[in-house]
Amino acid sequence: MTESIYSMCGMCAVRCPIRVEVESGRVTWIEGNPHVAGIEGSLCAKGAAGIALEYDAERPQSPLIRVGARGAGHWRQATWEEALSYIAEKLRTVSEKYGPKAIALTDRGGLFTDLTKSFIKALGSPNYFDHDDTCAKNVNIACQSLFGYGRGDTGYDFANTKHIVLYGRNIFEALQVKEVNNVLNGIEKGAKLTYIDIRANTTAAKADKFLRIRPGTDYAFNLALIHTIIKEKLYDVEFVEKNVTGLDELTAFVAQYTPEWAERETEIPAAEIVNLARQVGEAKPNVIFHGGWMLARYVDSFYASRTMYLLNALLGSVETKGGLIISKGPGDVGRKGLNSLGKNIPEVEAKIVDAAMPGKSMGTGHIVNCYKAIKTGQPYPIKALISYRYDPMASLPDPEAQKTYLDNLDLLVSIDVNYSETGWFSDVILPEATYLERSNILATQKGVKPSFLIRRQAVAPRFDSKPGWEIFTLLAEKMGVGNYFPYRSIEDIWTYQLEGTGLTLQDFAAKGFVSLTDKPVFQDRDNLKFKTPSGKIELISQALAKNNFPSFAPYIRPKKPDEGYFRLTFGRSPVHTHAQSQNISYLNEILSENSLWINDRKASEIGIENNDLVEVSSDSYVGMIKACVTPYIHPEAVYMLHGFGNEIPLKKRSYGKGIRDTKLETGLLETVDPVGGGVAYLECMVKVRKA
Ligand SMILES: Nc1nc2c(c(=O)[nH]1)N[C@H]1C(S)=C(S)[C@@H](COP(=O)(O)OP(=O)(O)OC[C@H]3O[C@@H](n4cnc5c(=O)[nH]c(N)nc54)[C@H](O)[C@@H]3O)O[C@H]1N2
Ligand SMILES: Nc1nc2c(c(=O)[nH]1)N[C@H]1C(S)=C(S)[C@@H](COP(=O)(O)OP(=O)(O)OC[C@H]3O[C@@H](n4cnc5c(=O)[nH]c(N)nc54)[C@H](O)[C@@H]3O)O[C@H]1N2
Ligand code: SF4
Ligand SMILES: [Mo]
Repeated sequence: MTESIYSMCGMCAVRCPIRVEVESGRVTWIEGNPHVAGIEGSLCAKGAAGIALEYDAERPQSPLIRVGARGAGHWRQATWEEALSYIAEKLRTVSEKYGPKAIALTDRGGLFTDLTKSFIKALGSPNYFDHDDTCAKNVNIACQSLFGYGRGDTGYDFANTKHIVLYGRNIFEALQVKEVNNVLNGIEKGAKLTYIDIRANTTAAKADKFLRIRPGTDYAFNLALIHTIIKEKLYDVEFVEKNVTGLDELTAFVAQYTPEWAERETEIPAAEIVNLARQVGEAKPNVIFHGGWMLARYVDSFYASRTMYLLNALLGSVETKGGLIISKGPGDVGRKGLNSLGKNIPEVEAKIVDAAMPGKSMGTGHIVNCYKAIKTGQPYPIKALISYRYDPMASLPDPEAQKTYLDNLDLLVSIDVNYSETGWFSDVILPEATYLERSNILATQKGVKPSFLIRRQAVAPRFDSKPGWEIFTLLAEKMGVGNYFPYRSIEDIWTYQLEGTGLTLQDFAAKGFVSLTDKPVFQDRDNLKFKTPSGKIELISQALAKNNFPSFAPYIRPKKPDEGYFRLTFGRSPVHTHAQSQNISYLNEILSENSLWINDRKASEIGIENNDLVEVSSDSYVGMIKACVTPYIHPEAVYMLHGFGNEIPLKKRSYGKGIRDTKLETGLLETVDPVGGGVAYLECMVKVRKA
């Protein structure tokens, strides 16, 4: 008999809704949840490869405790009782010596963090960090500085827009299934796509207009675009008058940034900038300037990201069909939200370790600052780190440098379904049951139609692994705070979360989610309210001023690489997820190693031909990789896919295949955007020569 289970994909952090078929206890089919608009059965290649993850044995099969030196790869198998007692004892010792705040937890941000945040709170520590410094922190803070809402509180109505402008947002390869479908729908209905990148990729191929830009100069492009939009009065005058503060200051600031000036910086013809300004001026307010991600990776990215959001504000494309939409939560549609697992846990009095660090960027909870405290013991020591569903050693720059920081820890624990780089260097690996083998706590999906979502176990764990909720519950018990996690089953948790919402588990059975409203909910456009101190969109941000950051910063020309050097850029393949999927058999078959894109003219200058083996080096690392010689990349940059170059021998298929971008990013671990705090990976210059 075939069983059908609604759940959520776990092959990347997008967590698309899925339907899983199970026959005699085996997963036989996975597809996108047919009931979800914008998904309707579709799934990406990685999602479809979930079966290959499930039936792979090259993943941790029981708790493992390190027996040799850190990173040497010598382990002994342990029972859960033994491993959890070992961890609890170390945590207690750290807590007694340095206080509970010396325990930190890192997590992959997203839908399920209520569990981990509640756990660390129960231990009495404020030190919770997620991955966002390495992803979209600058973008998030840029969005907040204008609207008061963070990046995650906004979405885009691609399906109903007239013009989409993307800056290095490789939307068709670095993908989210629903978003891809919505963009394609929009294009089918006539939306234009303008794509700006340093290289031509799949998104460039689908665009109406591709503009190749000099790396790191998008801010110059935007300043000139804004200059033109204001000068030719192409903005939404009524919307701006009503909802936006600071237009006069902006007008004065951009006066010097003409399209002709920007052409010299960006290498994009001035006429193209004027042309785009007029096109979006005509299409307004049904225009989308995507806040992007990759532009969060330069040392001065914050202001570039801010201008992308600012363009939406100028064109009135906020909280309107075909524009940028403020996401609604249960409260906005008159419903009660899920109960937080941490509701009854006392607030922690100690301040998070980066609350008052010198030279601090906006906000707190920056993983880089956690590392700094691990290294220096200032402002107070962090001595134990639990890394859950997050692999900083594969995703922050310079793993060799990271080891010298992490070696100051008395305890490093990795909770993962795979052998991760962080796991390999840790003291204990706890294998989590895969997303097909476990249920998670219920999640809230904000949007124009907010909903509650369920990830439900489809099959029994194949190995000696446990779901996250159980791991944290057992650990809480061992730490003497089990009273805050009185759950014996996931059903207990679900029941508690749903108390007072008027819903029961039964409500999730038919479709795997519960929509909290029938119709999309928009704010009244005549009375828009933003979460800024003034309630308006603040071009001159009070939050930035309070932290002594200017709202408009002068453009600074990015450094030109020295002779023989290139700026190292990187990105994603549609068939892989970061550094976690390279060993998955189906995906490994499609793409097993990365190559180095290099501009054809530059390549011929240094005697490199297509498919030649080349040596790529930074200060203290040299790697060998095949060259992909192409006219489609800017001559100042080289490009490689992120995540290859696995050095864990137990992952046999991917071991030693390709090279890892983070190893070349030497010396960049603490290099961040001073305002947003995002890691400035793209400030990496590498030398390339024929091997
Ligand atoms: N040089 C360079 N650095 C980068 C990037 C880049 O392109 N280049 N990209 C940056 C970006 S945008 C991001 S978001 C970060 C991502 O960095 P990470 O968040 O570290 O990457 P992920 O691959 O999403 O997942 C991390 C870990 O989660 C594990 N995992 C997967 N599923 C599960 C599960 O169900 N349970 C548990 N417990 N673990 C699971 C994986 O095996 C993996 O070890 O990296 C950043 N770093
Ligand atoms: N298949 C797949 N999809 C994913 C992920 C995955 O791992 N695999 N990860 C998800 C995550 S966590 C994220 S953050 C997103 C990332 O989504 P994106 O940021 O859209 O994707 P990337 O491939 O990281 O990089 C995008 C582009 O930035 C370009 N770029 C580099 N420098 C510049 C510049 O100065 N200006 C401009 N305009 N462009 C530049 C690069 O050439 C590259 O094509 O993808 C998400 N989707
Ligand atoms: S984008 Fe692909 S891998 Fe990521 S959750 Fe969706 S289906 Fe799964
Ligand atoms: Mo990301």
